[in-house]
Amino acid sequence: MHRLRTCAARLRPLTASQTVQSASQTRPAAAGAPRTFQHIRCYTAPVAAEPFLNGTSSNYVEEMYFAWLENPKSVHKSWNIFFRNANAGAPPGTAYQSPPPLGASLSGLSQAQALMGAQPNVEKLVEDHLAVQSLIRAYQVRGHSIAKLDPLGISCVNFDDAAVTLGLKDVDLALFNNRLIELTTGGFYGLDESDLDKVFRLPTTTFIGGSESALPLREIIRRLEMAYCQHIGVEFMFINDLDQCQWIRQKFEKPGVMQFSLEEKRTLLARMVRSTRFEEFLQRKWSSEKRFGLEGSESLIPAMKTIIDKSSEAGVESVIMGMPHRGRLNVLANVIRKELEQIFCQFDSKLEAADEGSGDVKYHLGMYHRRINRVTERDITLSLMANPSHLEAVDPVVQGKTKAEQFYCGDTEGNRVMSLLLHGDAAFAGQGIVYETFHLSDLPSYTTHGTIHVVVNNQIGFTTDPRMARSSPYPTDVARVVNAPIFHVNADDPEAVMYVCNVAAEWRATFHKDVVVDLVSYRRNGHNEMDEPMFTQPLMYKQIKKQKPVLQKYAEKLIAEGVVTRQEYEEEIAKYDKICEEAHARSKDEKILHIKHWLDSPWPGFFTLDGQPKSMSCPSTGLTEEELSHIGKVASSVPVEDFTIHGGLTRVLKGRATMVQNRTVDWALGEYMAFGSLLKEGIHVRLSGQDVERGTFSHRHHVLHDQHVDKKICIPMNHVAPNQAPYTVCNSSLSEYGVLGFELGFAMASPNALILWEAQFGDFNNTAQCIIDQFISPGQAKWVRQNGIVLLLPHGMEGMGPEHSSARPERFLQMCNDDPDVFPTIPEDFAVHQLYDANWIVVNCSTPANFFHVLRRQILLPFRKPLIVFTPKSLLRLPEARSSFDDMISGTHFQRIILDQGPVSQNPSGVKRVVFCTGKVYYELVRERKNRGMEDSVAIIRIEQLSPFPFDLVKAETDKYAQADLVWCQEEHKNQGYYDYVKPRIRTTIARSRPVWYAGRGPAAAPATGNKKAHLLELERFLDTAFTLDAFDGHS
Ligand SMILES: Cc1ncc(C[n+]2csc(CCOP(=O)(O)OP(=O)(O)O)c2C)c(N)n1
Ligand SMILES: [Mg+2]
Repeated sequence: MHRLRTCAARLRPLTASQTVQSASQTRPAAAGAPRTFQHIRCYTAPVAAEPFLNGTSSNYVEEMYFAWLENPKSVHKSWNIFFRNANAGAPPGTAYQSPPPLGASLSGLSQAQALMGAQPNVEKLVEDHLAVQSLIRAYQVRGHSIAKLDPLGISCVNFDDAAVTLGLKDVDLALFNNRLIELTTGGFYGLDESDLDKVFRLPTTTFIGGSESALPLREIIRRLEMAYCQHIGVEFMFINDLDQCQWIRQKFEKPGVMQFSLEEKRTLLARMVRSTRFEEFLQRKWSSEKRFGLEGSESLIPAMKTIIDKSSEAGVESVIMGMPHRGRLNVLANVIRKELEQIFCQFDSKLEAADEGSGDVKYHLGMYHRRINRVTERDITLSLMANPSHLEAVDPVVQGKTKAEQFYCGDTEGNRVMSLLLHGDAAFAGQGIVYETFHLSDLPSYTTHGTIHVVVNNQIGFTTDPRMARSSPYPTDVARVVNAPIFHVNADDPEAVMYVCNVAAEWRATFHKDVVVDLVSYRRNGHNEMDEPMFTQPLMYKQIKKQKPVLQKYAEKLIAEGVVTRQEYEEEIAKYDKICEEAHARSKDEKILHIKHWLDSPWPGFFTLDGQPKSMSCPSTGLTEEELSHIGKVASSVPVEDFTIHGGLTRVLKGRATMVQNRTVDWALGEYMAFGSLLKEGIHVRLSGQDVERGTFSHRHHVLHDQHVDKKICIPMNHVAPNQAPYTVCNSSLSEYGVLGFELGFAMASPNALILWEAQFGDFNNTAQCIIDQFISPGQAKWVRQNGIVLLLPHGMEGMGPEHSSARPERFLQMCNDDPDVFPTIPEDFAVHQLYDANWIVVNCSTPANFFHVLRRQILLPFRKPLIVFTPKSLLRLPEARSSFDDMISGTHFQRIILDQGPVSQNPSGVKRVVFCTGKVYYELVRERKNRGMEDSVAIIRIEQLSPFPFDLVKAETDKYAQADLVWCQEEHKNQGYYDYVKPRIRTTIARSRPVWYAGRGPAAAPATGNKKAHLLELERFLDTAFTLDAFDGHS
């Protein structure tokens, strides 16, 4: 609902800058020349000084100029002389010469040229042609803004104005005549009524002529009105590719493009019947249940089906979909074809849940279905991703899964797998994740080669109308940033909807770029079936009440056209109603809901047939000595010829080689060993995030760059073994929400891949909070779907200030599902059982070897869980923080806790204190203990796997040091870090027999101080507390 503007004003001539800008974007290059604006500007004379050259005329002149460049005879002599003079450097104002008299050689000219030539005044002739050209262009650029897109006819109404007439006067002829009057008397183009019957030559940038190259002005306007101002509004002139613009013009301008066979119309009607009657059925049976009905936007169903049919025709075998609440049940029933009884039974409040976990409401569940496409007779797999309530959050997840499916089936151009995203108008405009996802669409490691977006634009979001919901004219403007064409369509015209959906699918198949269909519709009821919309949108809803349902309108049209009889139509309705009734009867037999049956990403072969892990053990994650040294060698080499790396990097690689010789690894090498060995075992590894290729801390260097040749790179990790799996390492866009969502989706496609997302610094994970809170932590509980994604979150208090310090372990730990108050029973393979029951795994490794093991364990486990790793910064280069091959060879495994193997372990009864800690602070504690000579009296134990908590191992240690007091030491502030998680669990372990004291920074609002001195002082203080044996005397 935007402010009222006069229609013709929107078609006023473009300004000079608009014209120049779009000309630069769309003009073809002369033969052999690069397509840049520079070429157009190669006149040596300052042509802008010519009196007849202005913003309005320049695109016409350019048209002439290009024609002249190709063949000087193809333009009028006057232009030939002008361009020759201009190119020869004629001073301003002198390049133009009056043309030689016309008339002598008329025989070779077309009829139109003859007509033009018959006019005495060449200047007027040029001006009129310029005007017509501008007019055509104005329709192409702005026609959409006066198209009849809104079924309610209120989109250009200002409700603040006193008298408003709702509804478009649907008299095409009158509208057309009005437009002619407005255009010719508005003085916009210098054309008047007398010009309407003059014939004008059509530029090459329009297809309205069909086989004609010239048309009378009246017909030009009529055809432009037909192409751009009916029920379809096309926004595309911002696209900076001429071929793409021409392709779209041709699709919408060619006379008679929108024609359908009788069969197509009947199918369309049948689809409208299903879509409409499904909602009506639910309304009849469960009138007070929330279902977020599709009423008012029913043509969404044929829209999606058309896209799927057309894409299947082009070779697509798998469509991965993401969508919000609106019409979701309808999509499940009529697009994916989920059995109706499975949908209906969910309305039964007595239905029991069969699976563990929370489950989810019916309009969030996902689905996966393979079937034959009835139109193309080809197999097609349709999956709808489960999603949370958080609108648009699923967008990047869908893209990631699509990318993965493309990757695993070698579909490098997106010909076989595609994504289809649905959006609400308010969410599409309002949610930043939409923008982040669009910006992934053309990045080599993230592109899915074109997504079709369909916006269910019901012109309202809950109770907020667009005047308050966005600052852009359309909800779809965000798509313009990636040059995606936008097809607005009046959803009350199902044929127009079907047409644009066909074009959208063809667009994707042709250009492999995103495209948006904006389904302009309305919402017949409130936001959900319980809401009263008249509270907040009284005028809009008065109009909606008058609105005839689209099915009824379309059926009447087809009956009038003789495409179907009324009886056939009624039979179609009865047939579908019967299907619903029968399914409803069957649904009563469904007593149990199996969320498993709503899985969007099954992993066939990974589990047993009833979805259980094939074993409950994890083999050793170690490697043979030979494997370790082989991968170490690859990591220290440049495995290609003629490749010059940076001198500094040569030193890094040499350092690695020395480490390998000494049988040690640092953090980067430990990671290399894990990735390299998995690749060798056929496991795809994908590491994504900001600057991950080099590594934020310049420690990784997985991509080597030739110092002399641009874009010449080498990825040694892809040279580990002849038949290895491919390694993907990719610097991402500067996004967390979008990229983490993407990787999560990627990890859904296959259990046989290690997918890692690294935050630049751990604290940046909070801009991806929604993915963490809504998908990663509860994903399995809500949707019985496992995921093995790994989050690498650099973390550590290193005097760098409040930012860049904390990855916020407290938040991850707070979301862990293990019980702090119950000491578990410890079966054999407790460690694996515990992992199986966990919602995710949280670790803070203090050694490269343990990091290596935990990464390999991700894949060697018989199930998948998300893994959160707090990774170090200063430890990356700390000599003490290196590991020996001995800790990584066959038979070794991940250590959930690392015991103190120093003097304390020889004489546990002499130990006065046990300090439990995790991560980097261990090294500070060890240094301090040494300085104080307390190696006999204080044991330091590292808890490497924080969650699930290693109750069994901690118990062994507390039993061993039965006389010692227990301290938890952390460098984080008291209300942050691990303390609140660890303390109750240690207390449970020791049956609350001893206190667990705290040594660390005090509570604080910010994660760290910005003052280096204060930082060191704090460190000194808490280390002092940790080693002062009477520090807690008198405390209770
Ligand atoms: C991120 C987020 N914020 C707020 C909400 C609450 N909410 C649910 S539906 C809705 C309105 C959505 O409007 P629109 O996108 O136009 O979809 P429609 O319901 O009109 O189909 C809102 C605000 C939500 N689900 N997600
Ligand atoms: Mg809406």
